[in-house]
Amino acid sequence: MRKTGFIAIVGQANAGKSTLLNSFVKQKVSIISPKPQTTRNNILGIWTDDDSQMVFVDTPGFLHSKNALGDYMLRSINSAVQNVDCILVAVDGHDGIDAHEIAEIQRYAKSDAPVVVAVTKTDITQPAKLMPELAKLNAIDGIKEVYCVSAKRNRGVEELKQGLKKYLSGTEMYFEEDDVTDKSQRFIVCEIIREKVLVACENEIPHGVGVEINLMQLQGNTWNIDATVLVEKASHKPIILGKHGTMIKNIGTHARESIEKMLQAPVFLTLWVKVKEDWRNNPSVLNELGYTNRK
Ligand SMILES: Nc1nc2c(ncn2[C@@H]2O[C@H](COP(=O)(O)OP(=O)(O)OP(=O)(O)O)[C@@H](O)[C@H]2O)c(=O)[nH]1
Ligand SMILES: [Mg+2]
Repeated sequence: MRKTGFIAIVGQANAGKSTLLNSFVKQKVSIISPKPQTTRNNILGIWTDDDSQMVFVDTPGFLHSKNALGDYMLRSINSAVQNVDCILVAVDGHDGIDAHEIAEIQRYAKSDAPVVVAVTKTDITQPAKLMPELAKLNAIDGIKEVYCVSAKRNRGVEELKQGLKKYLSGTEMYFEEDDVTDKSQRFIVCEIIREKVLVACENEIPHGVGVEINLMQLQGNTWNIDATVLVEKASHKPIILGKHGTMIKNIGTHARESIEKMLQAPVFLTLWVKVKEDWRNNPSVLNELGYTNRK
C-alpha cells in the first residue's frame, strides 16, 4: 500500500520554494523569478510513485501585507500549514537566515506537524558561509531534520524527497496517478505570462501586475489565447508596452514559447495591457483573477 500525504513548503520570499516544488515533481507547475512575491496562490505539486503519493503545497513567501491581495497571500500560507503531514521550511543558504525566519520556524515547531528545513541554493553558497547558518538552525528546538539542497543543480532533492516519505501518514490516494498539479491549464497560462512580465520588468511594477485570460480556444491543432495584463497605475502601462511595443512583444514571445512547451501544441497569443487602478484592493478584480479563498 502507498503512503500518502501533504507537505507544505513555506519560507521567505525568494528562498527557492517554487524551484524546489518543480524539482520534486520533475515538471514546471509553479512559476519562478528573481523577484520576491512571485507565487501568490497555494499551488499543489503531486508526486506519485510505487510506494507513495506526496502532495507538495507551494505557498507565497512570508510577507507584511499591504493590501487585499497581500491579505489573501497571508491567508494562503496559514491555510497551507493546517492539517499537513509535514512543514518543509525553505531557507536561502546564500542569503542567510534572519530573525523573522527563525521566529517563523519556532512557531511552526510548536504546531502538530513535524518541521523539516531545506537549506537551498547550496550551489552558490560557500561551505564556510553555510556553517554558521546550520549552527543557527541547530540552536532551534523542534526541527526534525535539516537537508542541504540545490534545486537548480538537482543536488540533494531526491534524498530530501525520500526522507520526507517517513512523515506521510495517509494511505488513501488524493489524486489520480498521473496528476501533477491541481491547477488548470488556464491558470498555468496566466502564471506563465506573469512570470515573463516579472522577469522583463524592473522595480515595483511586477507586484501590481495581474493576468486575465479573455479567450483560450483550441482551433485545429493551435491554441488561440487572448489575455490581458493588468497594471495598477497609468504610468506603468507605457513601461510594459515598451518603446514601439517592444517590451510587450518580447514578453509575448517568451510566454508563447513556454505555453507551447506546456500545452505541447502551437499557440497564437495576443496580449493586451489595461490599467485598473489599485486593483490589488478591489474585491471583484481579485475574485476575477482567482485571488479569493472561495472555492
Ligand atoms: N543558484 C540557485 N538559484 C536558485 C535555486 N533555487 C532557486 N533559485 C533562484 O532563486 C530565485 C527565487 O526562486 P523561486 O523558486 O521563485 O523562489 P520562491 O521561494 O518560490 O519565491 P516567492 O514565490 O517569491 O516566495 C530564482 O531566481 C531562482 O532561479 C538554487 O538551487 N540555486
Ligand atoms: Mg514561489
